[in-house]
Amino acid sequence: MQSDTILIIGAGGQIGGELTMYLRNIFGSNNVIATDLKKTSGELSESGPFEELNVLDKNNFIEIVKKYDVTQIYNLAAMLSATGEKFPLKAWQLNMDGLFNTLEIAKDNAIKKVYWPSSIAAFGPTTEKQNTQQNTIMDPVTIYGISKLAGERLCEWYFLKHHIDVRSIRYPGLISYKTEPGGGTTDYAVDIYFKAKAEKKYTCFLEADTKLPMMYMPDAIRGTVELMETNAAKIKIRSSYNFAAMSFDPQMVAESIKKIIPEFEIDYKIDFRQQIAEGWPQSIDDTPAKNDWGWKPEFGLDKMTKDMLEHV
Ligand code: AKB
Repeated sequence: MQSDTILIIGAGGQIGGELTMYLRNIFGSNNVIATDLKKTSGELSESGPFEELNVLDKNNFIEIVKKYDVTQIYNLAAMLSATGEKFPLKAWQLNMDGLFNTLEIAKDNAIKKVYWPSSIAAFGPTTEKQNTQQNTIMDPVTIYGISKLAGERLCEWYFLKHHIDVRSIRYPGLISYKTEPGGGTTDYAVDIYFKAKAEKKYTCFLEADTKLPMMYMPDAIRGTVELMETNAAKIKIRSSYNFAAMSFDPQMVAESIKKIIPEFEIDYKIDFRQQIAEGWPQSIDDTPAKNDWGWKPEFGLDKMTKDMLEHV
């Protein structure tokens, strides 16, 4: 049987870089095609095929799909919540047209599976804050969140109407030491570790008690691939799965860091991201992900802090 060829769009991003290397390890380097706007030197372009691709350039997208006989697409190209509020039209275009192109190309080129990330940003201010359910009120008030909610509906529509095997996860804030995030509201939870190590202090743009759902990147990558490798019959949700590991606020991360770097200090200078964070859930109920495809996180806050501080 011929093995799958996987196309990663946005391979240079926070999720894309680690996911590409993880998939190359499992499926072989030549079977995972990394793409991003610009080719960069380093392990992504040196360990396997790399192509320049703007997800909005449909013709080039189709050419690459045909050139490599692509059978699976992971579209990770997106503008996140904070940057999206500054450039709403660009965010809408990238997030929505990029997804449309992906799903149309999947339909016309017999792509076997599509992955697209949603986010806790698809919920909104009147969604219940604790243990947010899979099916609940969704009233996002950021352009990013609105694009994620619309994208979820689009994914389900292509599944129902065109039988595209599309799968998705609502990511919480993701923390990693390999690639820095760009333009999100949860970015503080990455920056704080870099600053703790380098300067032993951090000025946070969210209030001390702003609790949000978070996850360490190794869990997020493993969970994503587990979802994609699950038998299609078990995938009951074709919009996007709730996905959880831990919830914390800046004060709690600071305390966790102090257990390893006692002299670490945090202070606060609040900006517009506070309002975005206040519109999101504080904790997520991911029972369907657990039941349907066996999701189980491995990292809690202190275990993640130890690993982050060893690596940053
Ligand atoms: C952001 O902060 O915008 C992202 C997200 C939660 O989707 N990290």
